[in-house]
Amino acid sequence: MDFSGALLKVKNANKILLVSHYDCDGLCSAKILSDALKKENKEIKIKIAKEISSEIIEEVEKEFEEGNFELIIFSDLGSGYLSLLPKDKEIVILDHHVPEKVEVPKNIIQVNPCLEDKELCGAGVCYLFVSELGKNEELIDYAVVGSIGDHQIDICENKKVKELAEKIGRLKTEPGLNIFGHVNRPIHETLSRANFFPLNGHSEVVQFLSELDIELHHNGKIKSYYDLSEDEKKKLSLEIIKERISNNIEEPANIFSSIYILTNQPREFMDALEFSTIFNSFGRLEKYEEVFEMLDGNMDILTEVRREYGRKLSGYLAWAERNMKKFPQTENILFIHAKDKVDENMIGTIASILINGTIDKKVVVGLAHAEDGVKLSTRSKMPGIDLDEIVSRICGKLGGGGGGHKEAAGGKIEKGKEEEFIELFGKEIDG
Ligand SMILES: [Mn+2]
Repeated sequence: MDFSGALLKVKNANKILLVSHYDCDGLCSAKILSDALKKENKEIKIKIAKEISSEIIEEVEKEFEEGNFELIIFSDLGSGYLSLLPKDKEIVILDHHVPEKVEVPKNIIQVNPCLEDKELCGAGVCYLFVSELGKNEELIDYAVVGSIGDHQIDICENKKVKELAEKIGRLKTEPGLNIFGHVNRPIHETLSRANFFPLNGHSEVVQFLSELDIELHHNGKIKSYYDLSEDEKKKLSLEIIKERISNNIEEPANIFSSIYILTNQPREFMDALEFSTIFNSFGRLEKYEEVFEMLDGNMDILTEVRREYGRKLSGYLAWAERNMKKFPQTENILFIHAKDKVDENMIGTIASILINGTIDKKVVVGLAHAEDGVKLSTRSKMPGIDLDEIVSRICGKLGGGGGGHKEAAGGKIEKGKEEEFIELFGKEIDG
């Protein structure tokens, strides 16, 4: 990727407006750019956006003019909306979403790995950019977290960034159990949630661990997986596999995944996967200023936001459980038709939790009211289904758009077209 044009524009500007995406990758992109640009004595302001729309562009233009900015940098968004962006302002785009098929206007410098058929998350693009701008090695942590947030850490250029982070000693990749919360959650909780084999609640997990002679307490707290000794970790894996064999679970040894440890971060942020979900929860609650305050060391904010996020999430899940029978369903699909009962920012999380939980459907679709339409989130564990293609096609027909990946895709449609979506999508999946 050639950053020379972008570097020149940045060197020539003293006041820069950063506009970045609200998810983990976008927030990491903004963190990388703002830290690096501050080191260059640039005056910066960060604006976080869920998407680019003509309303957002109006807001950006207004802030640009009021703040006497000289340059706008769009990160982790922008490429898909080239024709919407202002024509009379200096613009740099550091993005990885598929660019709109128009000629790039003269006021815009766009750097995007898609143009070279490569994959690299937005934060990765920003990291490569700032490493040409100055000495910014420490910011590679956020490139790693951004790639985890976008589920692409081992794909293409992201993998190279990960290997570089390992080489310079900022990242340690270790094999471990496929659980969530390796570093900061109590081991009995992470294990209960992992569902490796049938255990009834926390107390049976605690019993299982004590039978293995694993000392659970340390300094008055229950240990996390990360706190266990190497021997204890080995013993634990082995016993889990044995239990899975005796429970006739298919592929009993399928319990491992990589743990990504950021060696220079405080304990709360050390597990890059946990860190990515922290970014996502701040984004979904629209705590955009707070996330940067937290990164600057205000840990009270983390505690508060975690509590608020947990409360909201369990409220929505309880609502979904209560209403499960009323939701439209087909042979393979559950439609969580939430209207205004679930925040549009969290409908995707609800769909993910339900599909990985106990329901017997292979596809879960969440529909929630948004300001300018209906937000859709789809999740699938049905082989041979390409949600990216199906969702983008159906949303296109219903006055919106969408896309994503084979197993997870999101989109938007016009209000009032929900029933039509449910019918078209159902026909597509059930045949
Ligand atoms: Mn991204």
